[in-house]
Amino acid sequence: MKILHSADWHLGRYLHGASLLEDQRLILEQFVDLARSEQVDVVVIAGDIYDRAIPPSEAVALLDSVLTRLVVDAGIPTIVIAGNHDSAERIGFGGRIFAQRGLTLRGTLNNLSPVVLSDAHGEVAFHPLPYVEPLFARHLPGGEDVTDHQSAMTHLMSLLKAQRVPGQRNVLVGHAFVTGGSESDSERPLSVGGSGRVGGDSFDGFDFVALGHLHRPQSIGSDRIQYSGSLLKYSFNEVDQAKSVSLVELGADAVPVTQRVALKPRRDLRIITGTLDELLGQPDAVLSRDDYLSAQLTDTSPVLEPMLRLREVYPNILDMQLARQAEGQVGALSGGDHRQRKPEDLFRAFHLDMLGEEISPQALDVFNQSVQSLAGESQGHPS
Ligand SMILES: [Mn+2]
Repeated sequence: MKILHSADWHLGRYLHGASLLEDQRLILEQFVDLARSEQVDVVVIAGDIYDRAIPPSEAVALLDSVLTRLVVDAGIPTIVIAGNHDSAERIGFGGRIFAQRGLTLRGTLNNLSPVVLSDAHGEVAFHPLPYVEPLFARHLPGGEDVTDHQSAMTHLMSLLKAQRVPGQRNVLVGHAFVTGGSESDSERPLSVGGSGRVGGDSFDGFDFVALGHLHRPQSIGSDRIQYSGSLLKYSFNEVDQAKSVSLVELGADAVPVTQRVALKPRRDLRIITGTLDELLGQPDAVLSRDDYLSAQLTDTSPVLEPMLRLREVYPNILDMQLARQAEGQVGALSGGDHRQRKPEDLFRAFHLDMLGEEISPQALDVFNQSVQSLAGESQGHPS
């Protein structure tokens, strides 16, 4: 059984104000091409289909187009579950109708029945499990003891395992934070305060667990439990992550063999570092100017309108930071109500923000003399 596993598409996402829809459209064309050329038996998309519960209409149109090409044009069975960013009801809309065409859409926990596919080695049962909100798991039969994510998952697993049929291989499709996984900045925490994590041993009894939620492609323990990772880099803390989709072969022995395939994004997401002059003077050959960039400026003297000037060279720059700001030297003196503070204190804070160092007593004297002479002038010219 050849499975193409992806997750965390976050269709309709914006990054620092820039719409990523065109980037998503282009990479999903490659995704559909890969599904066709590899002649996969099934496509699995493990949640966070959209970036928000009510996605922009263009994102809905994009998903419609991608699923049509996979299911209708290429005839590939496709399984989609809701993630924590999605609206369960909206993802599951029409699920019973579409199931007849080979498209499985599961949003709520109302239908936990497996999707059974066959290959030369027999049957494989796919168990689609949308993101589990503990409150909803509590309302399932026997769920009275559910209090948190772990007990919710334990309960759901007992329900799903009871559906297994001897002789079938079993694949779980889920959206969860498994202990031991490494996080990125673009994931929304599953639980505020408490732990949203579940132990990998929750999934004992499944031959392969195809997960969404964590945006870094990774396996937990072994390739039996794995995250495909997100479709694209969705935060600047993911610049070093090689994003990919997973081709998983589940043979007669039911041991998954994984190949991670990197798709080519329209634009990379990168951090560039240097002084303003260095970054403006880079020769074309060194860089892709069109990438989505965050500039880390190392200048120690003040720079004028750096973002404006950088944008002339890097049209898709999204973010800029002064390196010393990143080091957290800013703000120590600048908090509080500025109206309660003396000009001298405000200027000290400004100096520290701009230059990363305390103003010298001599310079402060000059500043104070200027303030006094200005105050004297304004007194001499009543309005
Ligand atoms: Mn996600």
